[in-house]
Amino acid sequence: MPSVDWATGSLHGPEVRESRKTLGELKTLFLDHASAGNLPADTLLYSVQWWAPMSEGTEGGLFWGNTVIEPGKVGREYFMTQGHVHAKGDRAEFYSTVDGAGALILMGPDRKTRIEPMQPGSLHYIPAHTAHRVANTGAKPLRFVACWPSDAGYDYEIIRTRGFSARLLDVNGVPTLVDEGSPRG
Ligand code: S6P
Ligand code: ZN
Repeated sequence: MPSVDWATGSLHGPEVRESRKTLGELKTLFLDHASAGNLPADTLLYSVQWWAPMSEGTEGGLFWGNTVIEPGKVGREYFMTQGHVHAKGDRAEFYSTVDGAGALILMGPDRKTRIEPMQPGSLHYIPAHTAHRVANTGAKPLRFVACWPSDAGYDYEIIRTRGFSARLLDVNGVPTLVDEGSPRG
């Protein structure tokens, strides 16, 4: 079975799978497309490792993973994950922060967006039917671990088309949740 390095949250072992997301793949997520074009397309935004002890979609199982989001911004918006709701919407999830600083951005079915601060040791429960995305607001990589049901799945389309109702922006050096459509001073 794999092992966890608790200094970083990283997973080790032959069973571990990995994926990486670059700015080039995700630049349309960001408010400031023009600034995204000023950074190299191969700029790493985040990497994910996970252990799936059973196949995706199996009812009653659990997956374990970790995510590392690089520090940086596109314009005033922090590097962040794509964000998703679970394809089986009634599936919940745990996150816990290992290192770095950031925010868990949550949006329920009422489309109200809220944040929970992430710092080492913070433990986050993502309720069912809740879109979730993480932003790195710090100067070093943000590392967190996650545990979720093996039949949760991913719905990215809803985020790509409608997005969250608010974005986390650097406003005078302070991470601030700014409603879509409101003045951005
Ligand atoms: C899976 C869990 C995480 C994310 C990862 C990347 O349910 O929430 O492992 O997949 O943090 O985020 P995203 O939005 O690109 O899947
Ligand atoms: Zn999830």
